[in-house]
Amino acid sequence: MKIENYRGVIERYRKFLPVSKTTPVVTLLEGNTPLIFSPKISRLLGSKFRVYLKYEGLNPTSSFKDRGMTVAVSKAKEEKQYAVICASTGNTSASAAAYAARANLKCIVVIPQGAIALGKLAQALMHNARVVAIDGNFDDALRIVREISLRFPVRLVNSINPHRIEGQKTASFEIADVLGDAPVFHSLPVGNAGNITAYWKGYKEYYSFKKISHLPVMLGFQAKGSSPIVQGYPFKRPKTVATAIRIGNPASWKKAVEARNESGGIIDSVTDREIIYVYKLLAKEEGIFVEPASSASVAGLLKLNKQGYFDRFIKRFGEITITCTLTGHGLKDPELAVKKIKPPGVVKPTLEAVVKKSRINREDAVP
Ligand code: AN7
Repeated sequence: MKIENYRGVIERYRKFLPVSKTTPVVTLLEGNTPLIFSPKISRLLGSKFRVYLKYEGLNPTSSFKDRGMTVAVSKAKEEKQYAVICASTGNTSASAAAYAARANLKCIVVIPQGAIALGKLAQALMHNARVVAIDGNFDDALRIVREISLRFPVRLVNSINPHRIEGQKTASFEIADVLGDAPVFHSLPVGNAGNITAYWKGYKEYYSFKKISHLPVMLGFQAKGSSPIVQGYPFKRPKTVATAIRIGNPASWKKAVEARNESGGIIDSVTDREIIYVYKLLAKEEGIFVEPASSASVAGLLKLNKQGYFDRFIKRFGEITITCTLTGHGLKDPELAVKKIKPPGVVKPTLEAVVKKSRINREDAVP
């Protein structure tokens, strides 16, 4: 059997993207990520739910950012830029650095000092970005890189760059292509709010092309300590264990509110406790390791369900399909994982000691 030659999101969805025949396609074969049915989360919500997880941690740099970066960096290359720049809570910088390396562009990343996960820092360094840590938060970093990009010939590749949004919308195309229609709900974490903007744009475009019969209801979740959209004002000192979404003044705030309002959805918050609960649950019950920001999408569903939010939809539809974006891989933040789950400790190098420590049942031993 000949396996179809997959060429990344630009080739797959070329006619929906701002590229021409002469655009140099910079790709690491991002996208085409699995949409995994989750029996455990479905059951946890109730008998009428079908929950699918869009595992974006399986992209080339292990987050959804690669979908936007392939387009943004290809366009930067087409427009003869020599460098790209971004502010980042980690994943954008990892992705920008990798795609810039691929494209032979210089890459500058500005990060909040001490506030990005170790794996993401390692990626930016390994891909040879010029990493500048500031004694400030993500919002400070974004303000600075925006200004630099206006004054110097370097292309900004944060999601304010519309090419990022264009690339990221391909995730909703993939979901619709796999399910054969849109889900009833789509849930995702919200930080700088680019991704919820992108998904909503993607669903609307597919709807206008009659590829789906209806639009989904969009559900976005911020971390409670960093929930400006929910509260209605910027947070000066955003806090949360989910460093990826520790953002106090999202760039796409208005667009996120539009997505919520147009779709009849909700943007709510979840606590760090709820985030960590689902972070562990997905890993131990479903075999899916995500970073804490990603688990906000599922944590939000559990919260809304407890409040009876879905009841009227079940009455109307019977069964409801929900897709959840798991935005980044758990290996991005190994330090957090080993902090949350204590390793069992060291024993003597004997069979006895290992059997005892691993709690193997002694009665099961073959005589
Ligand atoms: C794993 O990397 O903002 O709402 O600078 O890394 O589109 O910002 C990351 C965001 C969710 C939120 N999940 O997406 C950055 C950055 C993960 C993330 C989000 C991010 P947006």
